[in-house]
Amino acid sequence: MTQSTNTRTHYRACNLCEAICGLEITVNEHNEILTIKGDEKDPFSRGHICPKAVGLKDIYLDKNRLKQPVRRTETGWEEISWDEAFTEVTAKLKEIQTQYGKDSVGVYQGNPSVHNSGTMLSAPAFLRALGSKNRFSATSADQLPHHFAAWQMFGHPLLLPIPDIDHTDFMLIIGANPLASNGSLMTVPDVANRLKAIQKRGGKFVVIDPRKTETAKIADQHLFIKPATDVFLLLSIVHEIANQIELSEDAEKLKDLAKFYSPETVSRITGITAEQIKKLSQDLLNAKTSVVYGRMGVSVQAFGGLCQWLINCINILTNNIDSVGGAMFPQPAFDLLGRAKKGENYFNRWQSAVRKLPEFDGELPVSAMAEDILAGGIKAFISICGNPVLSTSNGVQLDQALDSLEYMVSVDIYINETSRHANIILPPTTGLEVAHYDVVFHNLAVRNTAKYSEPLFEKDNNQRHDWEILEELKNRILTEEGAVIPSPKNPEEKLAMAMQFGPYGKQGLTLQKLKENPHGEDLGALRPCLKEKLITDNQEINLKPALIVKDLERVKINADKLLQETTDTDFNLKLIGRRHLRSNNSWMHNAERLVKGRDRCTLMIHPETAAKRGIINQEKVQIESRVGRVEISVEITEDIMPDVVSIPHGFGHARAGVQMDIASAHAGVSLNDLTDELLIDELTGNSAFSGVPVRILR
Ligand SMILES: Nc1nc2c(c(=O)[nH]1)N[C@H]1C(S)=C(S)[C@@H](COP(=O)(O)OP(=O)(O)OC[C@H]3O[C@@H](n4cnc5c(=O)[nH]c(N)nc54)[C@H](O)[C@@H]3O)O[C@H]1N2
Ligand SMILES: Nc1nc2c(c(=O)[nH]1)N[C@H]1C(S)=C(S)[C@@H](COP(=O)(O)OP(=O)(O)OC[C@H]3O[C@@H](n4cnc5c(=O)[nH]c(N)nc54)[C@H](O)[C@@H]3O)O[C@H]1N2
Ligand code: SF4
Ligand SMILES: [Mo]
Repeated sequence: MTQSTNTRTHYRACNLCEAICGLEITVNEHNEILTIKGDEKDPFSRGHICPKAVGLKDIYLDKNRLKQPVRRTETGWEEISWDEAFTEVTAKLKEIQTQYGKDSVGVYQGNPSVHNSGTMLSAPAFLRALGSKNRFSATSADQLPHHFAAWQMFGHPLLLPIPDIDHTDFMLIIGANPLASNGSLMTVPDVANRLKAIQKRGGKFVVIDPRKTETAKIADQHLFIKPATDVFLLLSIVHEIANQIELSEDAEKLKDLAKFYSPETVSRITGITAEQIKKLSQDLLNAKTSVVYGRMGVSVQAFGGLCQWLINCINILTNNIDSVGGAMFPQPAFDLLGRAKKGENYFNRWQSAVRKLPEFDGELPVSAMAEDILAGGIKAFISICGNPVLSTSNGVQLDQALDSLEYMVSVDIYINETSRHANIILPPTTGLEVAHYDVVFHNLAVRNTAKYSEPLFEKDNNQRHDWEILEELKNRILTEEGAVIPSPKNPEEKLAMAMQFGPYGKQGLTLQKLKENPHGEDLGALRPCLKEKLITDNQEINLKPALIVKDLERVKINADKLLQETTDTDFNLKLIGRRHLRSNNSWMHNAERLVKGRDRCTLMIHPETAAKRGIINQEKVQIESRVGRVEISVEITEDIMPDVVSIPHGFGHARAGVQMDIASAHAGVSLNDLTDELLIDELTGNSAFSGVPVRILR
């Protein structure tokens, strides 16, 4: 931190999304924030920020943000001391576990967990102490198919290929909108300029999406695709490419598996013409370097696992895996794969109670959470950094489930749609009060960098960091069990160790060095390294894993159905979600400057689809799915495909008892009051949010 007479300048990483942009924040002598700008000296983000960065100030000052534990009573919430809160929570959790067994306490961890180094480094020990198999997280409402494919093909769920956007000549973006999301499973600050740079060096990028998104609008080409039909498109690209190159024995079998899916056949299913598919395949094959990147849109659908596998297969077939300009593997200073072991099974070691859905990497699919609570196996529940009532399928069912619990505790900064059900809320520090090293997202970045941020503001004596809350809960649980508590290491000590013994330790990278350079250290462009990273049994990429190949049977059945083109359903529209630059999942709507302006929670619909139903712009309509109904204002736009409608994810703040004044004044409706917990990717258990069948009632 540099000091001038009255103001000081603080440099840190923004931890709101995966882009980890460098911030330059000026603060006056009264600790008031004067400005938040992009840090020009950050070697990775180069001065870029988005409008959410200033939201960090609003969160810091938010009057609705909790600073002290609160307990729900008949007459409202009362503040209680930390000691009282910890004592009650531990006693209740232990009591319930003693009576009903360890698995009777369910846990859900939400997205901000992975944006907080303290939580990342402390949660595992807490979860071990709790010892419940009923663990859930946002992973199975998001990127689980990526982990599944990575495990099956490369040997570890975290061995995720990242597009080398800074060097590629041709990029195919499927089901991602980085201009709004700022990139995901691709940490890529300043993504718009990085995409434009592809064009400037003579390359191209193409977007495939049922909506003409912000990203699609600056692309060289955009192709509409019918929701949840990407698996067919990808199979036909494999089919095309495999027909044109010399194949290894393994790839020959891959070609066989894709045999049925010619561009002509799948064009009827996907809405993309055979010519367009052939041209795409040619471009991927003929470009000097190319990379296919698929994110949320192809992950949260019925064939999410297969889509991510096929994307990897295409990058492998075109010789663009682990090579410059293709899909590459980062070498972060804190390597999450450091202790990875060969031959580990991550899948289906236990199942959910009602539907018997498979566990993955210690977690059950979140779409089973509400039904398993309602079935009685989960009596108490802990939500940590999560708002599953708005963020997981069938939110109304989850509301009912959380209401039925014997006990619930939330570790959260707000009384929101989920935490309002808690008996006690334990509120941590957040954002500017927290030290940060991005344990997760440097592992997924398009460039190797490392950066440590000190807190801007010291916490009050009475506040607790997330990691301190988890540590305290863990210690109290273990003490009750009579276990010996190992001497604690704080996150900073753990980080220092990881740096010292990590891949750059020998080159002199230490935590101290990072502290002395708050702009961050540049560790260079991505380099080929898969040979040393692969941890499959035979040290080779597994191109056709048995579990995945088996799932192709499901695709064939689906293809036959789709090719028969039965339109017998009442629910004849397909619902998809969307993200907005000024939103962050469900929880940043309490900042006036991020929500002001026109209503963003609208139903996007194509003019033809609207006209057929006599619907006019801004009209309020009821939209219904198998599980629920919401009322929403219509936005007619050619940016969406006919027969597809879109509602943004993360709204719906009108639920009773939510104490977020600004968010409630811009409440909107929840997309997940329409999404269906029965719609999943049957291979991985991931939620399928894309293409939910809905109808409009007037
Ligand atoms: N239909 C549909 N559903 C979706 C999606 C979609 O695109 N469509 N997206 C999915 C995706 S990708 C994700 S990641 C999930 C997100 O699902 P969740 O993680 O469950 O939802 P968030 O809205 O991110 O909720 C974050 C919670 O953390 C709290 N919080 C914020 N900062 C802190 C902090 O520092 N400490 C603590 N302890 N709490 C904090 C917030 O108040 C909020 O309650 O939603 C998924 N759900
Ligand atoms: N501003 C902002 N940034 C965010 C977030 C946020 O809420 N707001 N959330 C963060 C999180 S947790 C995540 S995981 C990332 C997500 O990052 P992205 O994956 O880039 O996010 P989305 O904008 O949801 O992009 C998904 C795209 O898939 C399209 N799509 C939907 N269904 C289909 C389909 O069937 N096929 C194809 N091909 N496309 C489809 C949608 O129209 C959408 O454009 O964003 C992160 N960044
Ligand atoms: S893009 Fe993400 S990391 Fe960068 S300023 Fe915006 S929210 Fe923060
Ligand atoms: Mo996410």
